[in-house]
Amino acid sequence: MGLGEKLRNAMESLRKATAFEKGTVKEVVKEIQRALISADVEVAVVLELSKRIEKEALKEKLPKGLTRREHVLKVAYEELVKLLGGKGKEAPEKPKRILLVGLYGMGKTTTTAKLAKYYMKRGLGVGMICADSYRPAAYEQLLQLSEKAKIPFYGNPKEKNAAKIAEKGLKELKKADLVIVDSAGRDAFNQELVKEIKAIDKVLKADEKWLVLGADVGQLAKKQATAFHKAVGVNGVIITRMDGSAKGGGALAACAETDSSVYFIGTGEKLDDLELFDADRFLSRIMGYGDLQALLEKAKELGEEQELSPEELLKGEFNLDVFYKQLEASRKMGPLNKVAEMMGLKMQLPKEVLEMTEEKLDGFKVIMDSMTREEKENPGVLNKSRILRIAKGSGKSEANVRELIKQFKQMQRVFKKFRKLDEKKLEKMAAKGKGLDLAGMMKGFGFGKKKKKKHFK
Ligand SMILES: Nc1nc2c(ncn2[C@@H]2O[C@H](COP(=O)(O)OP(=O)(O)OP(=O)(O)O)[C@@H](O)[C@H]2O)c(=O)[nH]1
Ligand SMILES: [Mg+2]
Repeated sequence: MGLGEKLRNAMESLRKATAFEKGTVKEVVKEIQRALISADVEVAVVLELSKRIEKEALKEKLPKGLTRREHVLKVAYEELVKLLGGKGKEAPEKPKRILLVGLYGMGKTTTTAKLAKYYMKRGLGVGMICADSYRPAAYEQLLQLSEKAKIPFYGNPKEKNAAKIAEKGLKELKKADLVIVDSAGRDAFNQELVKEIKAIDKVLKADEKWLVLGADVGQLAKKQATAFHKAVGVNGVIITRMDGSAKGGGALAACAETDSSVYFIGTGEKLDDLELFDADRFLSRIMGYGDLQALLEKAKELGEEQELSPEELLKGEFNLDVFYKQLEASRKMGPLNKVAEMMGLKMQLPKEVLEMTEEKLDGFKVIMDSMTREEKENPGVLNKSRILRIAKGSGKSEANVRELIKQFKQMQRVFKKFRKLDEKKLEKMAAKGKGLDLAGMMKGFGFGKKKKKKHFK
């Protein structure tokens, strides 16, 4: 049974408990403890976390609008997110030189190719260098991966000096926006390895030095992260084999403890099995959505209602992220129709938007996954070459990408009008629509996005 399932069971027993007493809290906390310890989270850390949950769970005054049971669930969830790294630093969008380091078999070579593909999909010209002259098969391994992913590669199996390989590689790949360098591992952390990494980095001058760890190292991640950080100054971590080890939770918690930002996780052997890491998303996924997610939404909205004013709502940015959320929301419950009707806007809403199919929406999601943050926030920058790149990266046609942009622009126009309506008019319309909650619908419309972040991220 994996960490997710165990935590889910713990939360489940809290949900099912008929009476809510001190004993119930203790029982649930024990289950959470067992789950974390079996994922190899350090015992002292687990005890600290349990203490905090217990204290919060039993405090007299509860936040408005939540039952004690809901409050405990929420607190436990938030503590778990924090344990796994909370809102850590995000991976850079446009790194220039990445050096991957780590012990034997942690996944450096595989991850070199995965990262190259990841950044290539996001529009960077990427090259890879095999600076592992220690293990004879390393060159061949990366060469094969580079052919598979169609990514420029440099290596020299005859050269024994890794720094020299890096130097030559940089020259060969000087056109690349990003160069990713794979280095050799060792059985254990030692000075020979440190010397080698330093020599490579002297030539490379990497802006990013990332430590690669296998999830199976569990809490030992702390020791490795500390040692590598002290010796060569790593500024990010990648945890591989999250798919195959029960100890991933321990490795994540250990990294959080050493303030190491986990940028990516490896979730399989294939080149596409690499994900940006976000503690919140990771936890909610391994635990499953269902009740828990509904509860978090509820708490989030309660928090928001206290703060929201229509004025603030109207200041929200309309970008592709917001657009996508609207489409998703409208597919689920159709608030777009209702709001539009009420606002007298129905005629102006693009038919395609009102009749979005699930398939199309999924397609849009795939396309947006191949866009950079800049492109999503400011779709105005999408020119022909970017569109072609996105089409290629997402495996969709150019026409598909253009369709998304077209629909976005149509909605943007509607929004401009919508925003011009003054507050009084909005209030009057809300009153006419009796029982329809204006703030709620505007949320459905994608406003208030900035506020949302505050509570659980
Ligand atoms: N299931 C799974 N396997 C992975 C993942 N990442 C790497 N591997 C496997 O782990 C093994 C070691 O990966 P490598 O990339 O060769 O590791 P390395 O750190 O370069 O190893 P050395 O060069 O010997 O130090 C290979 O069999 C990979 O296929 C992952 O995210 N999931
Ligand atoms: Mg290797």
